[in-house]
Amino acid sequence: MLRSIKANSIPDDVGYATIRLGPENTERLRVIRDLARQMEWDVGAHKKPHLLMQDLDIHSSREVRALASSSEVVDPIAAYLGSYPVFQYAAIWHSPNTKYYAGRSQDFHLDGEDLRQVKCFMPLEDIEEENGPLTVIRADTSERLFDQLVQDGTITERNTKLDDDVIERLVPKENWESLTGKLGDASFVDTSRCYHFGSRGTRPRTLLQLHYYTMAAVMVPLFIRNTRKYADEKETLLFGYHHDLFRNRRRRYWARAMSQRGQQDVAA
Ligand SMILES: O=C(O)CCC(=O)C(=O)O
Repeated sequence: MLRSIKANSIPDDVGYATIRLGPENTERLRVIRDLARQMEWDVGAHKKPHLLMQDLDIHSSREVRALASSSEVVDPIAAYLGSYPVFQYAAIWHSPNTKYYAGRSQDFHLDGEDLRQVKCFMPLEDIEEENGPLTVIRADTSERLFDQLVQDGTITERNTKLDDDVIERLVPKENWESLTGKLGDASFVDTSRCYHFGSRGTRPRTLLQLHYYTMAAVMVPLFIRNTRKYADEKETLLFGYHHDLFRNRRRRYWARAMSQRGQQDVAA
């Protein structure tokens, strides 16, 4: 295992970093942790059985909004992305870690939303090896790995899930880093540039996930504008182009797709 890289910036060649948040943000996380402790997780009600996600609404949670727009969180992301980020969503993630599903995000992959993005992983309960931490390969090594896999015909898409032995042949395990941590830690990871997997533990893992894009990300809509008023310019930039409508549209689309699928199952 590599030593965790502690810094207040995300080095470009590494593509990830863990920082220790200050008392204000740690207190906000404590409030969110208490909320998470009250949640009941029903595996059957979620899209991914190995990774249950509960969206948090930034408009109704002061703590989440304050944390997600704090300089401590946004500044390293902006510096890394080279532009003020667009906030995508906040969610509590809960991994039961009871089962391994091949070909899902429990296997190594790159995310495909953009060429660069940042996800923040903030433990709400201690994350040790047995809690199936996010495990990452630094960006420069991942880029060489990706090129090699494309050249030898192993993959044709960024997002292809890969078995450990395929990766291990090219990148020994000593170069995989597990992002363990505790309340108050924040791991910033460019999951588009760093090969990663998670939720492969023996005990549950619960964390807060904050997700940031650049304006160029394919998921950011060009024309749908959020007309909500925000506290200041910074919040407007961060959340203003955040597409409540767009997300609702996606939810509606998903609900419709699921209900159509249900009707087909009934008809079959
Ligand atoms: O932490 C996990 O379980 C996997 C996360 C992942 O693959 C992702 O965020 O893209």
